[in-house]
Amino acid sequence: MPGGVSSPVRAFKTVGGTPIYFARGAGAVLTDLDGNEYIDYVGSWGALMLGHADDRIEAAIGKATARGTSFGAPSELETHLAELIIARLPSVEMVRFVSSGTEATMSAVRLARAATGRDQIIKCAGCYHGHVDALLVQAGSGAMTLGVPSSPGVPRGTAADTIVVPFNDLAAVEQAFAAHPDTIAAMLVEPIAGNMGLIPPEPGYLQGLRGLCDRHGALLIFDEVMTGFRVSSGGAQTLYDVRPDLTCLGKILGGGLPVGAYGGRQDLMSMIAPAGPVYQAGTLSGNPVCMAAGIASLEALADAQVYETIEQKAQTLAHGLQAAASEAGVSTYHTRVGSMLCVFFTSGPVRNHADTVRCDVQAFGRFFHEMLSRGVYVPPAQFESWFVSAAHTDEQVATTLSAAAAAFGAVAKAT
Ligand code: KE4
Repeated sequence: MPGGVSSPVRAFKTVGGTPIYFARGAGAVLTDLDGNEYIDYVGSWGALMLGHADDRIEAAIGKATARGTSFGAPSELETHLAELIIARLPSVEMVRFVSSGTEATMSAVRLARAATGRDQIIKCAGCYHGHVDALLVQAGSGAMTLGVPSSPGVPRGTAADTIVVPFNDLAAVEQAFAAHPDTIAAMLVEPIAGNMGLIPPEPGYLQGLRGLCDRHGALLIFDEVMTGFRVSSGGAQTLYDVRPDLTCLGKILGGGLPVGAYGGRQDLMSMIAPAGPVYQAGTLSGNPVCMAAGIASLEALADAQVYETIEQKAQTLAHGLQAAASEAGVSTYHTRVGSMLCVFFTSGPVRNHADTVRCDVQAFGRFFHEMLSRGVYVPPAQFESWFVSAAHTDEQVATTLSAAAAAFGAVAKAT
């Protein structure tokens, strides 16, 4: 297996050391093969809003599995989960299930291109939308020039149809539309950037994107794979009251099983085969076991109180981390939206990808290992978000903060 892992970020490349092999998860705790326990703030990269082995999700999976894992045909479970999504996301009138966030964004981009008859897509530097060729693209030489591949194997021609702009920069988007009149199909954005560390949208940014897309006949696509059902039961689009034309979903939607989805305006989604001409398909899309897990996940998150409780803990954690870093004299910049948070090892502010380049990733690596040695597993990369779940207890947050005080102290001593 390349790098000994099934996905690169797990390989500890930027923090050093050997990836940990886990044996089990329960609540907010992961246990490795040697029996060491860790308080987990990765949460399967945001999928586990309810923590590991949540009994409601386990029961739903068991019941569904006993009836067969996949029919390759419609079932009531997918209709039920579709209804739950539509009830919670104001902009979603129709939805299609896939099996990953990557498939969701890939399909939404294809649909946007078909609906507008245009080829170009705008994305933000530092935003990650899965390993779709068209989205593995970095900014070209000039900010307004066309993208260049960010991975070997992505054809230059594919990358050339993607324009890369800085996050939180409306003028750059305006300039992109001006430089490419009538050829841009959509802007795809993480409404809260969670893949370059956590960077919230600045006031008016998302509303501004909505206006620019309307003015230039382009679609606005929110990639809510990470923020969907995380920052509110209605996602970031509800939190910031901005209606995208299409939304991509994943992670929490599957409750820890492989589920992705894309949805939005009925006039757009009706273009998807077999209702319309835009082809998209999937053997295991909407399979009953994954749908059952997703239903259990969303039903457990139906009560606003659940979000308030989780976010209270996340706030305590974020405030405590900031105090511990400042007490130790370590230069950090802290961000949080709901139960997603990040500690940037730089003085800040951090408002886009260019600002993240100033981070001291060595200092983060040392912090990571100091925390790990004290039984706290934060994401093994500076440019990822931490996640607090419904399973985290006040005691575990307190334990985390005392580990952080020691870890920041060790970082201060080493620098
Ligand atoms: P998947 O194909 O990994 O299910 O989803 C891709 C994706 C799309 N959009 C957003 C906003 C995402 O955050 C992701 C995946 N996130 C990363 C973690 N930052 C997944 C971890 C990994 O790649 O192993």
